[in-house]
This record gives sequence, C-alpha cells and structure tokens, in this order.
Amino acid sequence: MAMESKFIWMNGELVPFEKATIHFLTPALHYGAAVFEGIRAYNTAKGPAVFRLTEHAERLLDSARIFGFRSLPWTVEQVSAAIKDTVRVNGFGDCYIRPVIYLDGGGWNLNVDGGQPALAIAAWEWGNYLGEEALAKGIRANVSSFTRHHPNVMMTKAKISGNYANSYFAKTESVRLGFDEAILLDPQGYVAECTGENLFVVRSGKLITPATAPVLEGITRSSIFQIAADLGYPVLEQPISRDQLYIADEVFVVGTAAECIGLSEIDFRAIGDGKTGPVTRAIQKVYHAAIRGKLPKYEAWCAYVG
Ligand code: PPE
Repeated sequence: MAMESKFIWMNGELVPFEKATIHFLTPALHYGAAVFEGIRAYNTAKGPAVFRLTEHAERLLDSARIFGFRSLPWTVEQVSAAIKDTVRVNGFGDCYIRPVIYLDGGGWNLNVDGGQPALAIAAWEWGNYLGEEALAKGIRANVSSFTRHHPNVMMTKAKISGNYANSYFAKTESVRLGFDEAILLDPQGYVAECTGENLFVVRSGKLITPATAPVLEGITRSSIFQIAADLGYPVLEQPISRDQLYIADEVFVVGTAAECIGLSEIDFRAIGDGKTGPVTRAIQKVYHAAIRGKLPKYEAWCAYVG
C-alpha cells in the first residue's frame, strides 16, 4: 500500500513526507491518546472535491471534545481549509485524507489536561479498502468473538485511536479465519457495526440498521439514509439479532474507506442468493455518482478543493 504524498500538514506547516515524524515519547503512541477522521476526496468534473467535508471536520472536533480536550485552537472552518490545502498541495484527485488530533507536549500520568492537542493531516491514494473484488462479488464476514465497546467503556461516538484496538482484535481474527470482515455485536448481543463500517440489512424492501447509541454515527450511514429515502426505501433504526442477518434478503456495509459493499456470506450462510442484491446495487449506483458530483441533488455534499 503506497501511502506516500509530497506533504503532510502538521500544526499549520506543510512538512515534506519524510520529515513528518513524531517523537517516541508522545502519549498518543503509548496510550492511543488521539482522535482521527477518515475522509475521501474524489475527482469530479469541477476538479477534486472532499466528500461531506464539514460533517467530517465537525466530527473530528467533537471526538476531541469527547476525549476531554477542553479548548481546541481550531474551528471547523480552519480544519476544513487545512484539509483542502493538504489535497491541493499534493496534487491529488481521488484520495483518502487522515486528520489526527493527538495529545502532545505532556499528558503523561493519564491526565488530558497535562498536554496540548496537536493536529496533523495526511492524504494518500487509497483504493479498494475491502479488497479488489469486494464491489463485484461482495465480501464474506463472520460474527466476531469480540464484543463492540460499551459506550461507558470506550466512547463510541468518538473516533478515538485507542478504540481501534477492538477493531484490530476483530479484523485480525476474521482475516485469519479466512473471512474479509468482522461484524461485532454490542454488549447486549445485538448487531453493532463492523471494524470500520456501519451495517444495513434489507428485508422486504425496507432497510434496517442499528440505532446509533452503541456505534459510530457514520457519515456514509447518513448519506445512505438520504439516498434510500430518495429511492423510496423506508429506513428503520432498530435492534438486529444475529439470526436476522442470516435471513436477510441483503446485507451491506458502509463507510468512508469501504464506501458501500454487499455481504455475500455471513458465518458460512449465503445472504440472499450469495450475490450483491438489487437494493444494494441501486444504492451503490447513486452513491458512486454522488461522490463524484454527478448528481445535482447531492452536489452540496462535495466541497471543491479549488
Ligand atoms: N464504524 C466504524 C467503527 C468506523 O471506523 C467507520 C469509519 C464507520 C463506522 C463509518 O463511518 P463513516 O466513515 O463516517 O461513514 N471507518 C474509517 C476508518 C477505517 C480505517 O481502517 O481506519 C473510514 O472508513 O475511513
């Protein structure tokens, strides 16, 4: 995976890629004391555009507040401008953007107030997150032996770096077992989300997805709500049991990195006819056009880099 770029934005400076380093004694490394975003930009007829930039910049700052930072030196507008600058100076069209706010300059003894927040933003060209064949064939998933965080253990509305140890456990186990992705259940035993995606079930022409209390409030999830409504599919937020996955007509997962991918099989049970189903295909089609600014209805989601 080539993650190179010309520059990484670090606290207001554009630092050459090889020089964008952080000291070993940074609490972010030792304790996962950082929050991040995953954002994509796409080539459009009007040049590169960052998809749902404001929502991602807002969630980054919200994550930092949830982590406990009491005052942040950046506004949503400043973060958004820095993200656009990072894409522009690197000359990227389609790319993945990774801003991180991390605890710097102190913050040992496990007290956030002992350090300051620092912000860095990288971008790189990142293709198919769930594999080359994911879009064409769908992916195979297992229900993980690991449980998703209880919100009073690791706060799930924040993309806190340390939260992702849980995703590492589940994904590594899943891939070692021969699957492509893991589905995690919440502490009550209902379906929560995947290691880096929200999940939807399709049954009798309706979309069902877990409510957000135990999971990340995915921005792709919210785009899919809008697209589904516009296509005439009702969306219900309600608990989903493991066996409701097995008898679904279709299951698909959504996220910035993964985009929208059908599940062909869960725990060795074919979903529907084992191919990406018609509702998933219809939603994928609109989503892929929307991210590239091809649909006037959704063009407000595209922030042109200029
Ligand atoms: N749940 C989790 C746990 C999650 O990490 C993501 C994003 C989502 C749901 C979907 O959220 P959204 O991107 O706003 O629709 N996962 C990001 C990180 C993946 C990674 O490997 O790192 C992403 O998709 O960028």
